[in-house]
Amino acid sequence: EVYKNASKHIAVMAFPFGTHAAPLLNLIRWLSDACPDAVFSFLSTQQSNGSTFPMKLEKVKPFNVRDGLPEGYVFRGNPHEPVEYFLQAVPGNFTEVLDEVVAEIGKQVDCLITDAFYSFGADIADELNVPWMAFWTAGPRALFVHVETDLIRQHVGNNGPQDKALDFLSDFSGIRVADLPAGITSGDFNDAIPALLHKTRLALPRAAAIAANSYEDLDNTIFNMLKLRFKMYLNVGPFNLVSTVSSVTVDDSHSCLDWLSKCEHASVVYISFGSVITPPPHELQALCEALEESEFPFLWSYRGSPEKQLPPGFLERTSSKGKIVPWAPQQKILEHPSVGAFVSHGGWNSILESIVGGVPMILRPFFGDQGLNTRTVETVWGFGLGLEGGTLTKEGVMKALKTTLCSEQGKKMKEKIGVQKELAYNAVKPNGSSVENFKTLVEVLSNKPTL
Ligand code: U2F
Repeated sequence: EVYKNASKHIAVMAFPFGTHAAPLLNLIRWLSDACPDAVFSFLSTQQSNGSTFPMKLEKVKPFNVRDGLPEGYVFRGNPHEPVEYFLQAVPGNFTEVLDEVVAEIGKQVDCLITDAFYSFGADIADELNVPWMAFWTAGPRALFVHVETDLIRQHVGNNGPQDKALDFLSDFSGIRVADLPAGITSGDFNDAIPALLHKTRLALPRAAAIAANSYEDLDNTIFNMLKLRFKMYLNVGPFNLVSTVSSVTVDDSHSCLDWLSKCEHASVVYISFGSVITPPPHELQALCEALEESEFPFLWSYRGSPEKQLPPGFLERTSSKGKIVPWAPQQKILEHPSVGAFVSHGGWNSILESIVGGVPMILRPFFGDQGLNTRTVETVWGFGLGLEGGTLTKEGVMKALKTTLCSEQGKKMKEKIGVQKELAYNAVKPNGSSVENFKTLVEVLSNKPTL
């Protein structure tokens, strides 16, 4: 009945891997609050919808699309494989359900919102004669290097020197070729994700608006350059500070917050490598040795089976200092005063959450935007560290932990991230930049295109 009274139907197409669908749904929940007359259909795979929807939402209805996996497919540990199968199924798996979606909602689509990975969003929106809004889930700087791929290639060539600084771009002098995502100057350009991002780059200028989960004061130079390149580029984050979004009840079934409250102020190392990656065995070993020897208390969100994968005896020997859980309420943990450092892979959501918590980071990047994020945190923003050689070694981790938790440099990093935390909060206050940008976004979505 809710659907029948709605005057607008906004269809949403999510990318069902990594942490893409969750922030998109956060944006949609915020929009749904701001547009009481709109209903939303949210298209993703069954698995993604199952884990993304926190509860039944009144005006956002999930629809499942095919995941493209062959019959009887068994996951053997390569996280990129299901992504490749899925990308062979797009856009057909989305378009084939559109009629059913429209029938169930009872209204034609008035606007299309997709993950910015979906360049086909531009074509579908054109066909439906509705505006297309693209949502970029990673950081603005990552978007910028994709947009500027041609220029970067002109300057450094293909497979150019890895240590060359990108100083021909404003505010990039601390970033090197090696920090770029695969597919810009190196790697196989025909791989699924580089090929996808190439199409994205060509399609995004057609979007009525591009929204990102960031705020104007973080990477302001980049933000200003992006604004010039698109019809409308809007930073509307961080979503986790928006009340509609943060009001979801926190699942702390492993009592992490209780455990933290027994620890000293800014003493705990929180560890998580996001939703896709587990570091290779020798790096896990090195990290364990560093934790054990440096004796800092630690809380580790570990995807896998720690008994089997971590060094023998490690769990017993560290049981008074450490806690390992399969999943943690990360945002709340990073906001807890006991946490002093965050060992992370440098995923964009984790970076934003660390800023909101005011916790300096130690970063071990693995793929995509993570190398660029790491170098930006270290050399542009100065509130975190990369690791020598770029991987987890015992000495490297011990050194980074000591620097972060007990040195003047660590204090400075904490101060710097504290300043960003305040700027992030300001962005989502009434009249803050993200709130104003969000209002603009609502206006764009409310108008039919004048094509
Ligand atoms: C992909 O990101 P990931 O999912 O690997 O990593 P993040 O962007 O850092 O997001 C992880 C999220 O999972 C949450 C955490 C983040 O919101 O709070 N989480 C949690 O709640 N509890 C846990 O125990 C562990 C994690 C990709 F790999 C990145 O490179 C991209 O930057 C990112 C966005 O496009 O997507």
